[in-house]
Amino acid sequence: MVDQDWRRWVVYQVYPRSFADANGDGVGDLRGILSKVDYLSKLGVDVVWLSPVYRSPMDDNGYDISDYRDVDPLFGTLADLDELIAVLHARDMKLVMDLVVNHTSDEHPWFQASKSGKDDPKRDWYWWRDPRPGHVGGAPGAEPTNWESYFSGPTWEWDEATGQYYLHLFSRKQPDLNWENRQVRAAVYEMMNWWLDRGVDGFRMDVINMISKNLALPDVPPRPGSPYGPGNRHFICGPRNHEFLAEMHREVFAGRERHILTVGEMPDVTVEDARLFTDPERREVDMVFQFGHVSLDHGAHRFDPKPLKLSALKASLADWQTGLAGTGWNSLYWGNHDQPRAVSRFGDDGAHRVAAAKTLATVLHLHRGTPYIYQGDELGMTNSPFAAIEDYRDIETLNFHAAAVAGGTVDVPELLQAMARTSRDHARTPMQWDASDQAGFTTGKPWIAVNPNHVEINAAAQVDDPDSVFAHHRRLIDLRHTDPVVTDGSFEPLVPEHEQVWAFVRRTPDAELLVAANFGADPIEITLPVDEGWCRAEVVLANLPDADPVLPTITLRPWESVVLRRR
Ligand code: TEU
Repeated sequence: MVDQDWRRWVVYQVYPRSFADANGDGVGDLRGILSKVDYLSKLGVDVVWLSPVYRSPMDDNGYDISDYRDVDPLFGTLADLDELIAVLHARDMKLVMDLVVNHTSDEHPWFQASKSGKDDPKRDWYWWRDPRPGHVGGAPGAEPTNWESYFSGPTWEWDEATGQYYLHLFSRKQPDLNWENRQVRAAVYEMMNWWLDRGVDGFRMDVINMISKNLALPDVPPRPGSPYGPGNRHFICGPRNHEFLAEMHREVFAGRERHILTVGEMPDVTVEDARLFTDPERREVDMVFQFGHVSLDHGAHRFDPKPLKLSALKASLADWQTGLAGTGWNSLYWGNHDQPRAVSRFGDDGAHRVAAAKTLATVLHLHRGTPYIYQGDELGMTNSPFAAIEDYRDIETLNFHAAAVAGGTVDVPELLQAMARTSRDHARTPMQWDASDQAGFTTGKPWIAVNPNHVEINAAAQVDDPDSVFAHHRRLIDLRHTDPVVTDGSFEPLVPEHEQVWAFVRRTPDAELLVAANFGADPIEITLPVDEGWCRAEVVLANLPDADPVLPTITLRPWESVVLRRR
């Protein structure tokens, strides 16, 4: 029987650059994180997922790695990281590192060697191709495929010195590794084992469903008005993806004494494929980050926002509950360093912000799967009032804006309004520790502006307040740790079509939990399709005082949520 106890864990994501700055340079660092372990311990999380702290030119804030076995001086030293591992372990917490191995930095020695010449032994460690036949290298249209980068422009960069292009699905400073090359895979596995031997407890694997590509490298239909188009159909969950992850499991995770937590970040993954990736008997990964619910409000792209219906959001999560029932396993998240703030996007960041932040957390944590808390969401942190392009730092946002201005076809003020809703930078403003000048994040000038609302939204105001968003998260984590229905229960949606109420039942042979939540600013009365026996259920968690829910006809106040339990 495969050890499943990890399914009771709750994960907290730290984006190190924005978490806590100990040396006053305006950028978060490892010693800053060390100074906040008491905070994490008080919250009650089991695992800390640390976004990259490796050496990096920081073109994509560390998701462009130039040395997998060293800490960038911006964040501290290997000794600091060793200390963090030891301190977390002493508190019975685990550390999961971010593993970015679909690509490296162009400043990584592997790429520097590969780029040095066609005959270099590492040439084939990356994707090098000749110009399109009949085209002059470096000229528009000469790229080997017409795929567009996630960060705008083509996915191929011309190298005059060797007369070939190299592939980069993201920035030109993030060349894709060639996983078809056995030496590449061996070098990655060796590095992973080196970290596990150092005490790391797992990996969040960046775009790990992009490592197997369609070797024919075909073109795709271009976007209207562009020579390029999304190539994802030719590199998402490619033909050898399962094979590579099963090989990784054999070479790295099998035989380890402790459970190594693995979560694969998989944009565009289907639930059918996720069921295969997360089947314990296949020994690939524990769970995946899927993108269904965080793409619903995207039109053609992230900066083309469209309205989101609650019924669509509920259906998206429910489909994954159904699809991964039994042997599969879900990740559960509203936010991370790539997403705008949850309470602004899915909740209410105005008059009902506190109630909405708690309700979002209740609904998420009571689904079946592993909950991920993104730093600051446990406080109900909101999007920032970004107004000008100068307010942003994110390569995706800046590149998109530059291309739009250059293209001359986009209404730039309208684009800035969209960016003010959906830019990744909303998640990257400094953690709000207190109401002081820079929210207690730094004594220097922060690399990105602190949200002005830190004066009322901050940890100091919440950690000892039993009615705070922080305290509510702690109660949710405690419920998961103490009530097996939260981890093991089946999932049954109620009133799936309702556009204001989110309700569902979790069930084991021994007990049932019912969640009812009002996703609106108006009170609502609703009769849920449940039996009269629920009228005697116990309220195990509520987000508003004096909760007195009656079932099956329940009245919920604005953004009110309740969790009831019966045997
Ligand atoms: O993100 C991959 C991914 O999901 C992209 O779609 C990303 O969300 C981007 O916003 C495009 O919309 C992972 C990391 O989480 C992200 O921070 C990195 O920039 C990216 O990979 C490249 O490493």
